[in-house]
Amino acid sequence: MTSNILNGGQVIVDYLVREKVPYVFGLCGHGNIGLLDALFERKSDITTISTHHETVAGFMADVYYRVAGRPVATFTSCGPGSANLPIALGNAFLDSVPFLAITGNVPTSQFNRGAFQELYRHYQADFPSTVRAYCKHVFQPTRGDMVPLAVRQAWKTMVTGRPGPVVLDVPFDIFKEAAAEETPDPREWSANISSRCGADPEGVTRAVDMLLAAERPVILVGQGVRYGGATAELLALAQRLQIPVASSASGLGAIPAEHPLALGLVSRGGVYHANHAARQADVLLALGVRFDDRTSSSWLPGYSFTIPPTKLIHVDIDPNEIARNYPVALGLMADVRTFLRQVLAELDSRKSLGDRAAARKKWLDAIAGYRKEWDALVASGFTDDATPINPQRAAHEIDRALPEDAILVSDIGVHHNWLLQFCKPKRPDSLIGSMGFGPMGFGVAGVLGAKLAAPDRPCVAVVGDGAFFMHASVLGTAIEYELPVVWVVWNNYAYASIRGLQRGYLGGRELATDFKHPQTGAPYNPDFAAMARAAGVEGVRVDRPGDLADAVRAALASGKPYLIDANIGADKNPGGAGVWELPGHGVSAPVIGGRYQP
Ligand SMILES: Cc1ncc(C[n+]2csc(CCOP(=O)(O)OP(=O)(O)O)c2C)c(N)n1
Ligand SMILES: [Mg+2]
Repeated sequence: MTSNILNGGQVIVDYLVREKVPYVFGLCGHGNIGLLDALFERKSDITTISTHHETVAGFMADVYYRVAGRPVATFTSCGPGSANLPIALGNAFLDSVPFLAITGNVPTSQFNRGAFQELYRHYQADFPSTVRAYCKHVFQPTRGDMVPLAVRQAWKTMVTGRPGPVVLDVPFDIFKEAAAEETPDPREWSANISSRCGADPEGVTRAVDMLLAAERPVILVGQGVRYGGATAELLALAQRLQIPVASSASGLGAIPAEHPLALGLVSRGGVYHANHAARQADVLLALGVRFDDRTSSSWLPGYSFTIPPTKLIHVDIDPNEIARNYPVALGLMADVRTFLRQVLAELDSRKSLGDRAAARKKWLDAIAGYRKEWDALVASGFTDDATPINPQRAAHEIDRALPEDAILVSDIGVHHNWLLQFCKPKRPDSLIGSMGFGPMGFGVAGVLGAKLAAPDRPCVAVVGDGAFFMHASVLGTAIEYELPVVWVVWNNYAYASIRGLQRGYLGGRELATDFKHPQTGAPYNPDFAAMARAAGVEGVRVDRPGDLADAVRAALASGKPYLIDANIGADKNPGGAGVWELPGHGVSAPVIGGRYQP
């Protein structure tokens, strides 16, 4: 007898297809064979990509969204398979990136019996406790007929408000249990919901009054601008009122780095003109930014910001981030793009705005002077010919080799700090990094998600030697799915960012932070290029700075997965105009300027 009833797995897969999800990334286990079976039936509608580590699948889903602007899903098994996922969930959660994590669990009939891979010692089938702190919400349908509601609510929760990952934890039998005759229709449950709330209109008027009265205004952008699709509006406002735009690390590229009003990075490791302008601002308009410790020089006044007396206008879709770290002159809960449109409309309605360029000249001239000082400070690093390669030169050579539409995904470590300082992102997704959770491997794996999201764009990952070794299984995935990505392994033979802390804060007492040959004490690493070749990936070694840009170009031109093992020095740390405090250990010193005192 045939039946119209779909089982739980089929409803989930059908819902993903209806949401036009092109891919699921994951790794099998006995806990998710029911889901795989449903995916098998829909092979022509949704592509399943099997990775060699669950965290890799999660990072791929994360970066897929950062590039495509649309979420995908992951699948992992019960027990250890899904326990490999929280790192990726935490990363997505803290950077406000949605993906749907479909995790398997043990059969409902075996709950609390201690079946194979059940987490049961505190509560039955307790994967939800594992991920409670790592995602927006966990759904755990325990009957087939609960699946339609769970899947549609999970999707809606993930994409509305401040986006974030959601877990759909499905017991083994529920994938196969009868669920529904019809799958929920996204047009009813998610597609027609807008979270683009505007700001309180009186607040908009006040914001415009404050911006017009300001003598030293600065706009600070975070990733809310990128994800809100607000780059055109940002540019319009900046140009109209001639306000310079500084960025948190996640906001870089919101306006092109070479735009005259672009200041670049505000951070402990940020450039002088950005930090020195932001900390002198009389009005700071912060758009979708969290003010974490790295952006804010550990909140020590006078380095990145001086709030107060700077009057802060803080706009964010999540009111929890407003007034978390700094007092606000005006806090507005709003979608950044809607807010900017409100501001532009309010400006249209004001009679005469006067000559903004003339009014702003003094402020912009002063900033141009700070920029000159910074440029002079860093100039020599661009031409250093030494081997191992000077890291500033390396960042510059990689950046200049990238075409306009390239996507560079960074991993976590000292290389990321160099890239943030010396790359010149042209688009909001030119330079992708993790700023909240910061897990090693994000870039190693994430670049595969970038390539799937943008097959026609060159995709390059710059990754630490430590992180690459941790997640080298990606080589196989790139071959199996023909993903022509380029990894530049920033090979400094160390967990160098952490060794830098031992050198900077602990008097050079180094332990467990470098890779050495046991007999000779010489720097040790596997031969990464040979490792790549063993997996079928092209691999080359670069020792001279002058060869790096050409190597990146050749790798991109090859149209194949490619690894460049770049021998890069670790004795220099990227200095910035801000500072970082490690409580109990002290505060770093800025490399230029000092503490600004109003
Ligand atoms: C999964 C994980 N483990 C540990 C850390 C702590 N950590 C941050 S950076 C870093 C060193 C990374 O070394 P490498 O990948 O070689 O990058 P480098 O700093 O040398 O550029 C470590 C261990 C982390 N962020 N993520
Ligand atoms: Mg390293």
